[in-house]
Amino acid sequence: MKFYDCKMAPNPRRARIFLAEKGVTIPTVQLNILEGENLREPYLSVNSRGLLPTLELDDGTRFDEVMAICRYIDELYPMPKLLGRTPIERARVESYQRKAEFEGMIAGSEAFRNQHANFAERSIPGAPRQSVPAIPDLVARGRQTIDRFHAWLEALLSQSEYLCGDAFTMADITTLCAVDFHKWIEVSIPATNTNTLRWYQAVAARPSAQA
Ligand SMILES: N[C@@H](CCC(=O)N[C@@H](CS)C(=O)NCC(=O)O)C(=O)O
Repeated sequence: MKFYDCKMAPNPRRARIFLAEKGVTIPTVQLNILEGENLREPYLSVNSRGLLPTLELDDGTRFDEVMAICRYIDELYPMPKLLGRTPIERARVESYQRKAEFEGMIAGSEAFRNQHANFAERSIPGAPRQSVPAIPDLVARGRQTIDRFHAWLEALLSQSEYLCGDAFTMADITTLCAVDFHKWIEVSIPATNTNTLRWYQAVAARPSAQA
């Protein structure tokens, strides 16, 4: 297998942490998104959307989307369980990781890309051969969504150790990557959100968080 990665980018990091938790190492090709390496050949022949990460199998099959990659890896390496141990836990992991993706990752992307000079014509990820100009009003909307996400997270973590109960899961991974991504727009967990801060200390201290 081969993993197409961008070390600095938050979505590939979700997959890297998942792989690290599973103890799986895959040869990696690094691309520089800031320089637009993902939007030109040879990468567009690997992934015509220009998105990272992509997983390439030994028979040449390729797919993108972090969750597709994680589910495939989970089929090959079922332990430790990161996608839920019971039907209810699996539903919860799906629901919460998706929420973290939309209200954490995508809201962060909206706030970051619509204000950063490097992305003035690249305000959505990928979109090769197309100019997608920034819409500055979306910065405030992204930040507002993150505020709502923080409130939801604090209420959830006042009831449980991790997002989905007593086990670390993919929902924690996506949320950790979102919270760290928000530092790029100088947004942090509010100081009053003590449960979220306790959770953050624990998940950020896991060796996989260095991935
Ligand atoms: N939903 C996708 C999101 C992938 C994504 O947005 N990746 C970003 C890096 S964090 C990217 O490829 N950006 C390319 C660009 O900015 O041109 C997934 O889960 O893999």
